[in-house]
Amino acid sequence: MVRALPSAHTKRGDMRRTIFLSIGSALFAAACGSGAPPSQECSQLAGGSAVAAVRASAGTPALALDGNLATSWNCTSACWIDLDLGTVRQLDAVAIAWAGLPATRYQVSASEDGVSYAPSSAGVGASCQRQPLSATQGRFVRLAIDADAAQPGVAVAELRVDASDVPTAPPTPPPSGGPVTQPPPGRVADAFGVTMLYPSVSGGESWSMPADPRSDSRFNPQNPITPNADGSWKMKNAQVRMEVYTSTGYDGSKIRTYARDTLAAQGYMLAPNDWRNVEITGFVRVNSASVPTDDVTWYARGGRHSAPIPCEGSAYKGGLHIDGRVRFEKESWHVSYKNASYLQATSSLIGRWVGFKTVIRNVTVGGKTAVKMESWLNDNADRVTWAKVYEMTDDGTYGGDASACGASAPAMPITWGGPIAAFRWDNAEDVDFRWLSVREIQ
Ligand SMILES: [Ca+2]
Repeated sequence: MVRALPSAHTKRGDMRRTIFLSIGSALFAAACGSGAPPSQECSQLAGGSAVAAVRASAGTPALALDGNLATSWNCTSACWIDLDLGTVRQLDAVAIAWAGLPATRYQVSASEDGVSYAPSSAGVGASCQRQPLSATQGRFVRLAIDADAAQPGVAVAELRVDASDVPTAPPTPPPSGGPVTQPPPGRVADAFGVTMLYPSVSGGESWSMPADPRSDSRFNPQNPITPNADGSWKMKNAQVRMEVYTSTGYDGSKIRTYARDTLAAQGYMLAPNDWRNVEITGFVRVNSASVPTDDVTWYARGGRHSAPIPCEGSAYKGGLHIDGRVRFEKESWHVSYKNASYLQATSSLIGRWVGFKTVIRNVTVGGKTAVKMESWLNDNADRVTWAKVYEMTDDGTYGGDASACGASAPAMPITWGGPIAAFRWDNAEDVDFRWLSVREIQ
């Protein structure tokens, strides 16, 4: 397999290529539905948007789209390759599988007309990578390598773009000077004084953060937390997954199947009282973040998200980015994402309290079970003034790769409950939090 690749590389390059191909082969087998889900490292390359055409300044660009890691688009001097998505789309990321040594640096730009290009991102090559793009729309995505970085020759085995539909009209306009949606009259507050948007299920699962969450068997912050003087708590970690369990608790070994059609039929993953139709509430103050485009995310509809058991990691994830953007993500399994488009909901979160809610609940669309997702923001953290800042429904036509976990329909909605609801963030190294809750709602 290695011998079939371009040979203009050093021994170091060959070693890296061998490692990559062993991962990549499993990846593309899985992408074709004939094997276990791919490893975490390269799984971002399994998806990608449909490409209508491809062109390049040199070489054979189609070889970067043929699904074969043993073939590649090659160049030895300044060069570019363009993916034409056929229509203007919201561009989220490019995924690049370099064959052999990656380019030492590269640029990604986007264009609506294939003539005028605007820079979107730049990076340093790594053998298998996903390069996020700044909030960009475009039809053409160009990967360019300058002459110095192309020496002694670079090769791209596979290139993909993650894109989503451009929103024609925002579901709800972001607040400008005040909230656009007030909770309906008659709603009541929870034990923290935080307005509950949807009524709880009588006798249903419900969890509120206790005064000292360190001794709560249903709350697993997984990292040390410390109390603040004002009653809030501090987390200082670059990778945070604070898990909340139902009253049943979490024991992954008791999950009997991850087969998607079975989960959809029985309605849960671990137990009938898994978190399913939920309102997840949390307040945060991000004091510092090394990656201000990253997000805090409240999510549910699966178990633990880990590489060894990819199919346990299903979720809908409501994200509030530290730069004020919001969106939802559908994670068919860990890690296979479909990302919705961003909306700008507020200004930077740094140094101030905000409240954020993720609401996930099943609805019926066209006689079939669909999933409605909402994000709500309490921008001034008064606990009462909530505005809906995002809304979407997954009716079974919204992306996804559930076939890798045995589904008969790849885009099937995640209609089942899961044993874990979670408060997640990465690359925000000092965050205070309070008033967390998860409730099963009507
Ligand atoms: Ca190829």
